[in-house]
Amino acid sequence: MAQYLVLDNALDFEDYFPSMIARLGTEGFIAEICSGFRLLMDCEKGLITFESLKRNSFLLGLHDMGDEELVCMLLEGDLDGDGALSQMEFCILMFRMSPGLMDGSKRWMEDFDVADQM
Ligand SMILES: [Ca+2]
Repeated sequence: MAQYLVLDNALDFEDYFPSMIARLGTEGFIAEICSGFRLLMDCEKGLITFESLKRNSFLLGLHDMGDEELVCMLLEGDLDGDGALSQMEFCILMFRMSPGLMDGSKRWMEDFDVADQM
């Protein structure tokens, strides 16, 4: 649980995710998350690795994140233990990082085909 606290402090996503959904709608919001994934991923591997995250994080305005926070984000989101984030893992992480979205996230994940990949 300590990891969640570190992450919440490092990234104040919960403040603007709900307003993004209000503005973009659920589909638009998920499209934003997916384009965020593409910005951060290693193009050759199709995964977010520590190196790709470090290299590309400034594109998402995360340039203030230290190595420790980047590692924490990877550990937090890496569900299958391969040390990198797939698009599905990244989407799930984004939802988990916004406590206000947790209630709706299951329904949204079902609407979106990311659920089919689980
Ligand atoms: Ca993984």
